[in-house]
Amino acid sequence: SSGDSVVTLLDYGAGNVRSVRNAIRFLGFEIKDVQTPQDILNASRLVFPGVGAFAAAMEVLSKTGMDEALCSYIEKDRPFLGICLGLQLLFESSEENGPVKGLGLIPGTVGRFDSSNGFRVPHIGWNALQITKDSGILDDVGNHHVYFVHSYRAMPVYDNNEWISSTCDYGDKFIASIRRGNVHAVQFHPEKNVGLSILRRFLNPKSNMTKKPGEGKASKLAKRVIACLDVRANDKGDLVVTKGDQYDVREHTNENEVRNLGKPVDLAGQYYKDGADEVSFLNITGFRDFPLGDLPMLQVLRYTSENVFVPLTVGGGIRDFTDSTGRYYSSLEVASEYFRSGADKISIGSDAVYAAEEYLRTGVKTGKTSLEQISRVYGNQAVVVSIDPRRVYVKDPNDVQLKTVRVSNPGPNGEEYAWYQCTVNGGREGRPIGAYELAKAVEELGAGEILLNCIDCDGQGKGFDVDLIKLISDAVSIPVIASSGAGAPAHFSEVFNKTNASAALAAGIFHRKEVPIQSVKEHLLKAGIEVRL
Ligand code: 1PR
Repeated sequence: SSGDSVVTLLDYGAGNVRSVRNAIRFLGFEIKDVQTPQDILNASRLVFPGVGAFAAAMEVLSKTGMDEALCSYIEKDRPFLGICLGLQLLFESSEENGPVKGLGLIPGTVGRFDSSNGFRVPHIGWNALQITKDSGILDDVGNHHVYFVHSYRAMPVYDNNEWISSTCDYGDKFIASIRRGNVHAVQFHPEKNVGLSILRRFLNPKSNMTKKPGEGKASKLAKRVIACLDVRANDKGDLVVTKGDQYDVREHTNENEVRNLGKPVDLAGQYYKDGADEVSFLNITGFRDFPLGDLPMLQVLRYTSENVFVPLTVGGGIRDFTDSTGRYYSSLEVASEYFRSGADKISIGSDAVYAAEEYLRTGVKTGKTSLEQISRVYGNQAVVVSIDPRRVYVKDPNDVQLKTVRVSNPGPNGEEYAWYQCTVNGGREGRPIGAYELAKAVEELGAGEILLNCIDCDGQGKGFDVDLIKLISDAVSIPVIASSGAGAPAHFSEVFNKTNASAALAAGIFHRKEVPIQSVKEHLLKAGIEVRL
């Protein structure tokens, strides 16, 4: 193979770099993995997608001698592209579980976003860049949104000013990218969507601009529109996208078959083309079938992630499991397999309910729950908790110990209050914990985001449960995804205007082609809500 088409990739095995690999291959390049420090020194171009926690990454780099190789490669001004933590590690130190020393090539420190001023942490989603100097690789991005997902960021100071090629505003102005000579690093993800043009230019500096700079209008973090695919095997054993009414996915005919709305890989590809900001797969029978036994689902992820360059979330069945042969799998192994197959984030439903119940009962964080283990290894930005609550009306808020809200529409017997009961196993079993209590507990246990469904609204097309979404998005400082009930573009502007949701998710209207994603985006734009176009 010609040296020109080879990219050296530094993957120290701490997490998911499959999406970076997919993007590099999609652009027509081959990947050579770094095995030894010498491979770094021999690289003609090196991509370093940092993942996981800062301290853990530094530990691996120094144990293997890669730290010195990296420093000398960069000091020689060899072509380098650091991504996310691969940017942060170039600085002097990080506050993440620290202070911890970094590679020290760039003056300055990495600190945590401050969530006290109303900005949710992690910073997840599509945000705008302020390009401060010619970087050689950012030209195509212009004013478009690029994808960020992180809780820590490097700050501009006088001494690192000469390095900075762009900044981003999120509560404060942080460093979005650096460039000096052939050395580049970006805090955002160039393997996602418009970011691919950055990767293309780094890999092939002579490539022509694909988009005129400055044609977009991005100015701040965009509200996300997410397409969700509920996936399960039908009675013939084929994996299909299905969609329920209040979680009931069977047709009400004599055959009682599972509703079939299409093929998962095809639909995900379609939604990517239509402008979805993210795609979620929920393996809705994961609670009873072992997901690692479900090879088709892992295949779906692999195929989808090869061509879909927006974040992919996968949920269903993440928990400890012992198979029929007595072999034990930890929830971390299950999640790792999802990440390896192409997921950017995983989502936990039932198991998070049990974890929260236990935490509220004992007040002790054991560190052993799936939620805690997975977020410790992959970072909390990679862990979503999916809540499946059902409305329970009450006459008087004092009737229950749980948090109630005054509902906009009274219940069947004129009840003016409700609490939202969490369920497990796809809504089949109610638990003695409310969505409010759960949300606060899982935030403390390490969830990075909440996917907030509502069984009452699911599939009804009458709009999101604004009472519930307001309650939860005001209670936590992590991003909340509003879900269940979208029936028209106006429902999206309503949920963003009336609540602090960061994203809105829909399934049925997209599957049935009632409302294209683009119409939702255009409607939001007209309503003055920032979206990625
Ligand atoms: O408990 O960790 O195994 O995870 C199971 C996952 O599967 C959970 O995230 C749970 O929400 C999901 N799930 C289980 N059963 C169902 C079901 O429908 N029978 N689907 C299910 C969840 C809700 C959303 C849906 C929105 C939007 N469905 O996924 O996409 O309500 O729908 P709409 O826009 O058509 O109203 P675990």
